[in-house]
Amino acid sequence: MLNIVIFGAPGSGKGTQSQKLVDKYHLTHISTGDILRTEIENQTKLGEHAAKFMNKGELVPDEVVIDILHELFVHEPDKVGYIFDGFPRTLEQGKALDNMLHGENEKINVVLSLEVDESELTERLIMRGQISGRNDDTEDTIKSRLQVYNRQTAPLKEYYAKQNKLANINGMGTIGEIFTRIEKVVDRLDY
Ligand code: B4P
Repeated sequence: MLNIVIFGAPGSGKGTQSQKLVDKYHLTHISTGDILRTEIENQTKLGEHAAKFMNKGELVPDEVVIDILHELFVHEPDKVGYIFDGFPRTLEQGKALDNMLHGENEKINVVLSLEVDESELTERLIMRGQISGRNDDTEDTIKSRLQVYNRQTAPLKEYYAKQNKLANINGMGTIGEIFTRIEKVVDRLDY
């Protein structure tokens, strides 16, 4: 299997590049952000709980997202692999993902870390908020999401660097230019 983690600050283009990876490599896409938003839309108990955190720009508690992941990951021989988008976001989640894959004799092949300047991130998210009306794309919430990223999520880079799995990708430029950089990394993988 080819298992990829796509990693980066809010607005770094994880969702955008994941879609291109799915199209080219036929991977199964797991976006915890999309799943949580669907739960909110459907007004489920889980959605109501998650919204309390997401609307403030905070992370949803680890146990909630780890449970979601366990439900979604299915090890099937005909699956090409997975793209984990927006998961893991904490060290705890990273360890849970490794344990789950290990139990299936699988592993993460590469972690693509999209590197984008903070001013560009803020601009992209404000623009997305105006278009999509996403509740968490407001100026105050964006600020706290960036702080949460730097404090809770960025330390995961060291975790994956120690495993020799981290690939830093310049996430500035056009969507196509960034995807070309990603393809170069993925096409070199042995899987
Ligand atoms: P996510 O849904 O993961 O969203 P994101 O980090 O804000 O955005 P992403 O990086 O996917 O950006 P996109 O491609 O859309 O998370 C939302 C929230 O859910 C979190 O804050 C958290 O509360 C909760 N959550 C999710 N997973 C969790 C977990 N594991 N644990 C706990 N909580 C969790 O790109 C952004 C915008 O930029 C788009 O409008 C796009 O069109 C534009 N764009 C993309 N690439 C561009 C480029 N190259 N140039 C110009 N614009 C570009």
